Amino acid sequence: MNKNQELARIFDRMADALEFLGEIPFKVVAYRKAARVLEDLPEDVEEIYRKGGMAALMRLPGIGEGIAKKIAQYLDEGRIDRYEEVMKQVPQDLLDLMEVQGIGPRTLRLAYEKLGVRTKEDFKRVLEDGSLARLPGMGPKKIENIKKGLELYERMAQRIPLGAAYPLVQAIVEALRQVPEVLEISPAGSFRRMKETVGDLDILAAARPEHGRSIIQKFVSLPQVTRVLAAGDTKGSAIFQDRYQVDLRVVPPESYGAALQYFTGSKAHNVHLRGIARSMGLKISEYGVFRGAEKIAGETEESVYKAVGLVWIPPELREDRGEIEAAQQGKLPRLVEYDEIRGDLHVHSKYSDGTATLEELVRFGQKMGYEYIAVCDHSQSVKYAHGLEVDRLRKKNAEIDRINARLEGFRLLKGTEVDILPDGSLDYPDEVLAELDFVVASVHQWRKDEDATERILRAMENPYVHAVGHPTGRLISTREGYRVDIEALVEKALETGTFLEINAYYERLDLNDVHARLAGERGVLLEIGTDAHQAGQLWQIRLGVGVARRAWLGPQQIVNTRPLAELLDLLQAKRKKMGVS
Ligand code: DGT
Ligand code: CA
Ligand code: CA
Ligand code: ZN
Repeated sequence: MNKNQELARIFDRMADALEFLGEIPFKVVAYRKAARVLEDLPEDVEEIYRKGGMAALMRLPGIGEGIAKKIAQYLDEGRIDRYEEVMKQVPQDLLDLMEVQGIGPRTLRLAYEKLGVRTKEDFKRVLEDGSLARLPGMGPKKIENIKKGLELYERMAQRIPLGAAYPLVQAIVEALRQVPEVLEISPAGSFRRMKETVGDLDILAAARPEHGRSIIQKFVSLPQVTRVLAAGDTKGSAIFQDRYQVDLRVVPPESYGAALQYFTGSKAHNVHLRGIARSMGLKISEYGVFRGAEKIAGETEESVYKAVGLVWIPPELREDRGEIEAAQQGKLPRLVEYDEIRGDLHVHSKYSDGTATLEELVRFGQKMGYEYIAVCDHSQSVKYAHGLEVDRLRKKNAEIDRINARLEGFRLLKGTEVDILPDGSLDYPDEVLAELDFVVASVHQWRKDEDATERILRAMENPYVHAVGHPTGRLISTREGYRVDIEALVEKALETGTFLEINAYYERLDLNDVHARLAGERGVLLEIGTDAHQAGQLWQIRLGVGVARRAWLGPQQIVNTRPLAELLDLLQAKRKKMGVS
């Protein structure tokens, strides 16, 4: 948050608290008004104060002397006496609850006075046991609203897997790109950095200031909007599909690059960058790069980085994990590009638990611009997923041969996702695995607290196993996975020539960025597979490439950037090395 946003939030909470305490309405209204003004203010309030003092603050619309003094104290000392005093009088939990749609300061005041509610738990209890409903002014409709609001609030408190929000954000950006007044538009924040989970979603657009309001009106009127949180001249905020909070900011084109850089984050990256700027006598803000009052950059992100002596840094690297030092030394890696993937190495079909026929996979694969797809259905002991017994696997292989015979420039690879059994043996005999083009081996069932390392290491020693599928077994929002020693897998991968998978399924992203980076640094090759169970999930390969980029990986480290012939050679390499072909 910049100072404008920080102050807006403080005044909003102040208004909530004062309303709760029964303060006279015009004071409450004054704080709310000040919060809106600060939020929509195109200039930096700190700049205004530094240049023009109290008088300049008081020239802002809706800011009187009392509030101007508080702003000044905050900018000078980082605190506001009156705010601290008021906050002491209201329980923290109740202040948080005021942010819930349907729960206002007056409801909370009532619950506080008549029912002794002090905490979130108290509030939930009086809501459930009917005592809140019996208070004056609390009709069944209002209670229903509060329940809905609370449910939404709790859902929103969780972070969202990137892939769950991905199609929505793309749709919003595409819709707004069609608006003629929108000169530039891009996702920002953690979404643009391809972080595996996102809190809220940030979008940034460039437009002439006079068009801000109408663009934001279009944004909050999009069909997926279920609740509008704010809609001003420079910023709009709304809940989409009852779940996703999306913020749109509109900035003038001359500061678009600076704003994009700022709002892409991460915070740690920006703090580091600002430090470098300071040591050069410069100041970076969301409005531009400044030497004193002179603006020296800001129209593009490149110009911002250049002003501090750096080349442009890809958003996926901006976590302050060494990317700034690398840029200073001219050692930024050449990252794998989203369109460099030539095929998907982990796709399920109708033969096991997928929905697509082999023909559909060919069609969709070609539409993705691919040269190949490895059809890796489950093996026989995975009964719940309709795993293939050997005869069905062979029948499928024969069908793949028939389809491939007709194809030009595209090939289905005969694959399997063979189960790694509890003792580390595999779910098909070697002679069956030998008939396949591509074998990914995965653990799907494990005992509570099991350490699966030994099991997986043993599977990697099998000459027919090309890759370890979703190596940690974690699911982003629901499951931790089994215990596994990634370092040991990395060592074994090097020793045996086995790939590790970046499973791109949106709930998995396994290996994650940190583990994939470790593997890549040690010289392990990785494979990206979507684990798609429907043809409509093949797009998720982008999420896997995002992980690879966040892991600093280049095209040479990802086996499915290679053309088919090269890939097939590579797949023979381990078998040759182990003396089985
Ligand atoms: P999220 O939403 O939790 O997944 O994470 P972000 O990274 O999207 O963070 P968000 O939405 O709070 O803010 C978007 C970007 O704006 C953030 O990545 C960097 C920038 N930003 C926000 N607040 C601050 C701040 O206090 N200082 C700095 N330097 N940058 C900030
Ligand atoms: Ca965000
Ligand atoms: Ca945000
Ligand atoms: Zn699997």
